[in-house]
Amino acid sequence: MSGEPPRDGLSRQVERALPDEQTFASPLRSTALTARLGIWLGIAFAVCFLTGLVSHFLQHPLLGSWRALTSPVWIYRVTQGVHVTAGVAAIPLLVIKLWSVAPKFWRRPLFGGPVDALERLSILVLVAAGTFQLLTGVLNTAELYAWTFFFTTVHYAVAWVAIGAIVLHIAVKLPWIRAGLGAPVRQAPEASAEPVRALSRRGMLGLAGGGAALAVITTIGDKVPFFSPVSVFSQRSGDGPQGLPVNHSAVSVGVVEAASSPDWRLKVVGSDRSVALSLAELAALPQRTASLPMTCVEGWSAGAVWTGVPLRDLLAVVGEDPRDATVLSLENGLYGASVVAASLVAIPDTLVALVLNGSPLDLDHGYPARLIAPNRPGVLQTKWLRRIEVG
Ligand SMILES: Nc1nc2c(c(=O)[nH]1)N[C@H]1C(S)=C(S)[C@@H](COP(=O)(O)O)O[C@H]1N2
Ligand SMILES: [Mo]
Repeated sequence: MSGEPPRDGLSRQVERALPDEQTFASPLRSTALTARLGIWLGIAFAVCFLTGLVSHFLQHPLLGSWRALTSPVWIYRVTQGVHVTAGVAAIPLLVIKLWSVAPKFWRRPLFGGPVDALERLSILVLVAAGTFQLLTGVLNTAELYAWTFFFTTVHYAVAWVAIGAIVLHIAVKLPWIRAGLGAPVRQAPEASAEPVRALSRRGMLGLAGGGAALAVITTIGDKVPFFSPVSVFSQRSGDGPQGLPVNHSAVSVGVVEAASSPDWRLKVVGSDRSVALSLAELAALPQRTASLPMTCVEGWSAGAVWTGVPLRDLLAVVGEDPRDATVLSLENGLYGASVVAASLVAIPDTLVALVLNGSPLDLDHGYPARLIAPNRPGVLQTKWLRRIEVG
């Protein structure tokens, strides 16, 4: 029959041994469908993996400064938006692809020999890792941390497992993939003699594509405002004080008092000298305005216009040329400090911002002063600064 996998000795033998398969058989299943879904899913996972690496290495630089990413300023906004969007699109694809091969999962005997057992084990790893990535990813975008491990570390580690399992899977299944892609998705002639079904094989593929498209347009509004009217599952509306969403409010991290105190100072510590600047003193320094998006690792992003003092100018006040600098917040939580690489310190658009979209920073956006720089994951755009030190 066209659209069936190549019949090697093993699969023929296994099929004969598996009357159960009939129980779950659907004429909508075919290697042609599975192979096409596999291609789409493979692309989605590859995109997730590559864009995920960008995000990972921006947060954990391998070779110190990553010079390439100072401009254009929207790179991370795009890569992280694409990362989350591709993951969302992959969910319906994965569900339907698993459905398309489901009879193979519960066939008897479970293992048709050592090679078959290995192959099936590798598929178990693939399905587990892939599902884990999509599930933890999407829960993360919704800020539902239904686990105790540290999300980024585990999501990154399992990404390697998933991508390795995918590569192995493609290698093992290459003959099936070839055969499947060579065959048309529409019904085999003998199948069309059967009673009319609600859905055709092509319809199944359409359902998968449509499901992916629907998942994307109902969630992408927090990255592409054009879609926000239909993005009913979008995690961020784009609303928030000063037209920018808030991640972690001043109340939630307990900095309201310290941040609104007239005694607030920004301490800048160089190797030989240090200064403590009041908000008025910071505002009296030459100001610079830059248009820099805020991009949360969760995927939402928004454009914003910031005004403040270039970080390099503040280092110059204590006699330092641009070099790695650590910025520290009034709060000591997970996001209470971050390192700004020398290459980023060197560009004038890396700011200690005092003003957002034309008015003084809202308390929730980091008043009195926050860091903002191009292509930094949101978690590194430290709010409520209290101290900057070199090194
Ligand atoms: N000190 C501090 N800075 C922080 C955070 C935080 O919890 N504490 N959250 C970060 C995260 S995860 C994001 S996405 C951005 C969001 O900035 P916004 O709330 O001004 O939009 O702030 C970052 N800066
Ligand atoms: Mo974030």
